[in-house]
Amino acid sequence: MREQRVFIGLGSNLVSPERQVLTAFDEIAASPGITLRACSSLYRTAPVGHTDQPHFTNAVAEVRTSLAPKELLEELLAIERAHGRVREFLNAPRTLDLDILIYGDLQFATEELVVPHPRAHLRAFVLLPLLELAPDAQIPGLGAARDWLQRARDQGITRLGETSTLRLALGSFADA
Ligand code: PH2
Ligand code: MG
Ligand code: MG
Repeated sequence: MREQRVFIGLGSNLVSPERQVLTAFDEIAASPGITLRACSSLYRTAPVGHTDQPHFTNAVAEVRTSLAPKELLEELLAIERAHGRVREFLNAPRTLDLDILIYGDLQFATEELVVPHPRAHLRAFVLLPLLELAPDAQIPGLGAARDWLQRARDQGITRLGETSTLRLALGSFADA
């Protein structure tokens, strides 16, 4: 398969969320068949859906891959498992969630995977980091991500900082 431009959403709200997201970027970069192109800043975001849970740290990665969507999903699920992710109930707190947001211009739905992610266009915690990496991003079938952000702007989201800055900050306070 031809190499595709793919955006992956990262989210964590358990056990040092910022560290979980930063290490996940490294693990995505180290995954066979995936090239990491860019990492968004990290954002602190209010929980959407099941609101009685801790705030999240969210980010987006831009990658290139020739893996088919299902193969890519398997790689991402393996990384989630390595972070000790346990699926207790839908939208439960999690150490790490990795979602395929956009896969080239593909649109499809199977029982396991829906692409683009069915709620990506409704969530500021996806749209803001996505637009940071790709200001002209189009969500296949749904149009410009920028237009959707207008409708999600009341969702609580704060930029924590760039990944390089946060790596330094967290590194220097390791186990303090
Ligand atoms: N993920 C969810 C449900 N709600 N809320 C925030 N802020 N961030 C998330 O990553 C998130 C969520 C389901 O995957
Ligand atoms: Mg998710
Ligand atoms: Mg998920």
